[in-house]
Amino acid sequence: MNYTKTPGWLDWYAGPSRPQFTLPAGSVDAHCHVFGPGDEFPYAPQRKYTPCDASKNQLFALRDHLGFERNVIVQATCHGADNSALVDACKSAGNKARGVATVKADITDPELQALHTAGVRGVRFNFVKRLVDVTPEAELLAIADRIGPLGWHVVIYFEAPDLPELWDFFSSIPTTLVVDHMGRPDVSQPVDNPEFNLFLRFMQEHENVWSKVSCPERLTVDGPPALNGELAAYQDVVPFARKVVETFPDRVLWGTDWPHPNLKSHMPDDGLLVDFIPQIAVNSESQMKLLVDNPMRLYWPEEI
Ligand code: 0GY
Repeated sequence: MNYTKTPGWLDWYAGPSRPQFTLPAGSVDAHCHVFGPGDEFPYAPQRKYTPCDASKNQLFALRDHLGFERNVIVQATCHGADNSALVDACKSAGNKARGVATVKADITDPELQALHTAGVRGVRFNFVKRLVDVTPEAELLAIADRIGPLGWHVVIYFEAPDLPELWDFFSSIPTTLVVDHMGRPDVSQPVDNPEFNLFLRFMQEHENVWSKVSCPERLTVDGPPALNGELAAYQDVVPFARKVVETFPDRVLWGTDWPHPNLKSHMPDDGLLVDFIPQIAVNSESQMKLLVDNPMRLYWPEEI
């Protein structure tokens, strides 16, 4: 099937630089996606955007180029609850990939078990209105009940202004909860702003809550780095991510977010994104936790 990309769609950046920062051995890119290819794995009819293809082999090539050993592949909304592309990527990666799926409450036990065998270890609940239609909270709780016994966790994606109204619902989810992109703080504000303080309090009061300190390229308002100014990249995001890493060193994850859906301002060089890491995890101990120990504990506990 031929797909027409969403107007203005930015394709992922081919030819990323080699990072100056050497990732610790065994590092995990804990947030990335595969898109299609659409001919093989059709995009969902209810999708809110049509991306460019981003195949498993292109993801694995990036993994090797950047120096990661493993990926956690998160089901993208453009595939709805059809996890075929994700499952295919996880299976092809051998033990080097885990998945976070999107499922409906009526999924059968054998279907859940098949996802587990393929490497899925979590489900994603998305509250970003431009990406999905609302799923009733009762249905989400029913899903959480189904996946808990498998030892899976729930990944939540929401915008910072929505945390107050979602607080009680999130508090009622019994599994580990992983927040995407720090709950999308407004980085034009000082780090000590009420909205971000609420997010920090949410993590403080809920020991089951983790955060991905990812997506500086999505959160920045300063815009893309100057071509010759790698280390100046995304400076406005640094205090936020660093605060979360330093406050909750054992509950943070990092990922590239390749192939970076729905970016409007620029497409990042993934090598430069890796060079962002030592600015937010400033010593080797916190880097090991962020990149190796924490994701291994969550996704490959049997290997520790
Ligand atoms: C991300 C962010 C976005 C999209 C998706 O599943 C998705 O479509 O996650 C976004 O547009 O903010 O984490 O990739």
